[in-house]
Amino acid sequence: MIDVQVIDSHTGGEPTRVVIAGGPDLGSGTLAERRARFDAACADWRDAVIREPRGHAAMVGALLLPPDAPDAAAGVLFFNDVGSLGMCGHGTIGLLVTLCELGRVGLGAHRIDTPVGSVGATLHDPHTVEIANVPAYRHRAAVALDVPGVGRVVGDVAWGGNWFFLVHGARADLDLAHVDALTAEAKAIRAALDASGVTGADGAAIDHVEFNGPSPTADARGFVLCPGGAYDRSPCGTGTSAHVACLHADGRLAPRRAWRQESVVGSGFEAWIEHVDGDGVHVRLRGQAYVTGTATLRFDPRDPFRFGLR
Ligand code: PYC
Repeated sequence: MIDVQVIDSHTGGEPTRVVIAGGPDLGSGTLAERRARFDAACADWRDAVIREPRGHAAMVGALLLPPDAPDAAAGVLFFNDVGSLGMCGHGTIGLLVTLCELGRVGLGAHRIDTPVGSVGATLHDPHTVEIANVPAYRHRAAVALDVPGVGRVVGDVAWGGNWFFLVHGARADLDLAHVDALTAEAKAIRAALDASGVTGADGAAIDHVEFNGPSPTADARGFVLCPGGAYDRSPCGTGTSAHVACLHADGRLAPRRAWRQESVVGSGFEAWIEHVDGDGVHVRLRGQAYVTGTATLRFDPRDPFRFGLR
């Protein structure tokens, strides 16, 4: 493997590692086609970049790629320690702040292409980004699941750029002191979704589980379990979009009303519905990111852990 150049940032506590050089050759075609090639052939590279000892399970990678459309500022493929993501809200905020730091984008509106569609990303200042996400929608409402060790759980299946199972409340409090219990409960729910064949549209696996509850300082506080088993330190942009789509479907959130979603670490995203059409609920999100470091990752062929701990 050749050296990989990265810029790390965090968005509301959740890390993003933007790969600016040294990525795999994914050939030509749409980002969805290049994502399929990445999933089929790049597990070693992915693990080497994201897993310990160079990264960790909560980190999300953002591989910069040529966009699908010539007027887009960038194409991006988000990935984590177990696979790739359709979209990533916190990662898009981190990406724009990183591109600004590199001098590749200025303040104003930009288009970023992802494998699940293009998103708008407006840089308001060098740390504040507003995203116009891909349309979100609720796929199934009030799905009842019998979860071994947890009991009966009722939740919604929704799309916000990734697939989510959203549950109101959890057995443990939605705070940092209870992340182990929340993680265990969310993993049990995800296993029950798989066992009972509950999926997103077209049989897509539901790889994120989200709990929402009240917050004294925001409209909701959420906990999101990510595909590899880490929890999202940010309020999760795609999860917030899925939540907002469910609130809209229940008649609880009208377009243009501000919604503040808070994470278990206390970081926040402002969200609102811009409009609703046949494609779904068009959600806008605003958050902040900060660059935390730059690095050249090296992969010594003699290093038994060059592909990460797995
Ligand atoms: O912000 O959309 C998000 C996200 C997905 C997984 C981790 N963060």
